[in-house]
Amino acid sequence: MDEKESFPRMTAEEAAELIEDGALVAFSGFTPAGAAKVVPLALAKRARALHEEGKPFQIRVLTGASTGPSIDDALAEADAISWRAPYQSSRPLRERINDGRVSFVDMHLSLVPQSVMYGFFGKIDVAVVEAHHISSDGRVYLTSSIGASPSFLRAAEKVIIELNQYVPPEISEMADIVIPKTPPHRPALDLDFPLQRIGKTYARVDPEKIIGVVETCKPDEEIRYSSPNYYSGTIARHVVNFLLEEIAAKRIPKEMLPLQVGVGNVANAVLASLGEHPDIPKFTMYTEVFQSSGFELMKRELIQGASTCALTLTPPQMLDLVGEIKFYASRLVLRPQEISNNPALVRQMGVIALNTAVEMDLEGDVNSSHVLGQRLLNGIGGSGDFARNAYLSIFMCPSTAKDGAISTIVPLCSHIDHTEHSVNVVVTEQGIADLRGLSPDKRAKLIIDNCAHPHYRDYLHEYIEKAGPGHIRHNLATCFELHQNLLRDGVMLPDLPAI
Ligand code: 0RQ
Repeated sequence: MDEKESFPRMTAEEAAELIEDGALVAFSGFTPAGAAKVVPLALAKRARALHEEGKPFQIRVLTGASTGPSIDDALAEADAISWRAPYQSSRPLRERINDGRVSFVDMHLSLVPQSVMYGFFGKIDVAVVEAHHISSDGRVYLTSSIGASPSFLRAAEKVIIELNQYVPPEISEMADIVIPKTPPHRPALDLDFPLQRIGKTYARVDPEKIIGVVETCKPDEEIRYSSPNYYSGTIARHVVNFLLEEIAAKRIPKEMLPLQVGVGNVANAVLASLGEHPDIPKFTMYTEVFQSSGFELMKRELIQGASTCALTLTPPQMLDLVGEIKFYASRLVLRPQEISNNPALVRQMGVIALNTAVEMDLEGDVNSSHVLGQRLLNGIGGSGDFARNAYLSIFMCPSTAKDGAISTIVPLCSHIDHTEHSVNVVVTEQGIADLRGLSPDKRAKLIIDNCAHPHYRDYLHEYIEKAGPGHIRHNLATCFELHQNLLRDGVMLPDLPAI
C-alpha cells in the first residue's frame, strides 16, 4: 500500500502501562463493532493489580456509543472507570452508574465528535483505536465502525492503535470519512442521498502521536437479539399497516423515504417485517447501527442500501460480507457518527425514524433511558438525533413490562428524552396512535384507547377526567401515582392479573 510504517510494536500490557491514573481515554467502538478489544482488558488487569496494592487507578472513558464487554464490562468490574460518556449497554457499568460509583453523561451521539473538537471534555490524553492498517504518513483504516474515531485520532495527545488482522482490508471500501470544520467556518454538508460519498476511506492521525501499536486478531464481540415474539410481531404489523396507509395517501412518496431503525429487540424485529412485506417498496436506510436483520434483508436484495456508522453483525454475517465484498461495498456506506446522525441531513433527506421507548405518556412525551426517572437503562443514544428531525418520528414499545406489573403508557413520563413536539406516532402491540395535528386532550384519549393495555385504560381515563382544566390536563398530586405504587409495591396497580 505504501512504504513500511515503523511505529513501536508492543503487547497490550505494555500499552496499558502508558495510560495514567485519571487519564481521559477515548476508545474506538460504536456498539461492539470496531471497539478496542485488548488494551482495555489489559487496563482492567492493571487496575485490579494496583487496587490490590492499595493504589488508585481509574480512568475517564469516552467512546462513540455502547461497546463490547472488553471495554465497559471489564473496566467496570475492575472499578477502573470514574467517568463515562456518551452511551452504554453494560450491566456491571449500569449498576455502578446507578449506585453513584461512576459519573455518567448521557449525550446525543451526533454531538460527541464536535464536543471533542470544541474541547468540551478537556484534553483527551490517549485514544485507543482499532484499525486494520496504518500507513507511515498517518492514514488510519478503521474496521467495522467509524463512530467518533476520526475526531478522537485528531484531538488526542497520544494514540495507541489496535491493529486487528482479523478484519479484511476490503472493509474500508465502505468507509466515507469527513470531519466537518468548526463554526463559523462550517459549510453545509453536500450529501443528498444515503449512499452518496463525500469523504475519504481513511481517518488521519499525526504519526508523531502514535506511542504504540498492538497487534490483534479478534472478531467483534457479539450482540444477541431475542427472536421476534408476539409483541414485536404485532408492533411490526401496526407499523407496516401505518406506512402502507401513508403511501396510499401520498404522504410518503412511492419510492419511499430512508429509514432509521433504533437498537434493541423490538427495532430489530420491526425492520425484518418491514423489509419482507411485499407491499412496502424497497427502501434505503439512513441509520446509525446496521444490525443483523438489516443485513439479512440486504443479502436477499429486499433493501437497496444503507448509510450507517457501525456494522453490528454476527460472525457468520461478517464472513458473508467479506466473501461478497463487491456486492456489499456498493450498498453500504460507513460514516462518522456526526454524519450518520446529523440532524440537518436527517431533516433534509426526510428520514422516517423508528425508535423504542421505555415509557410514553398521554401527551406523547417519550422516556428512552431511565426507569422510574432514576435508574439508567442504556441512554438516549442516537434516538434524539433522529426523532427531533425526522419526516416522521415513530416510537414503539410493548404496552406493559415485567409481566404486566408496569404500564409503559403513563400519565406523565418519569423522565423525558423526547418531548411531545418531536413525536408523531406511538405504537404498542395494542395499536397505533397517530398524534399529528391533535391537541393534548385528543392525543391523550387516542393513546389510552389505542395503545394502553386494557388493564390500565380505566385508570388512565379517570386520571384525565379528574385532572384540572388547562391546555394540558394534569393532576400534579397524582401524575406519578403509578410510579410511586411501583416503587412501593412492585406493581403499578394492585389486584391486576399477570399478563
Ligand atoms: O428488561 O432485560 O431485564 O428483561 O428494559 O426491554 O423490551 O427487551 O426492549 O431491547 O427493544 O430495548 C428502550 C432499552 C429498549 C432500547 C430500549 C425493560 C425490559 C427489559 C429492555 P430485562 P426490551 P429493547 C439508536 C437508538 C435508547 C437508545 C436508542 C434503548 C429491558 O431501545 O436503549 O433508542 N433505547 N437508540 O423489561 C421498567 C419500563 C420498561 C422496562 C422496558 N417501563 N420499566 N423496565 N423495560 N420498559 C441506536 C444507538 O443509540 C446506538
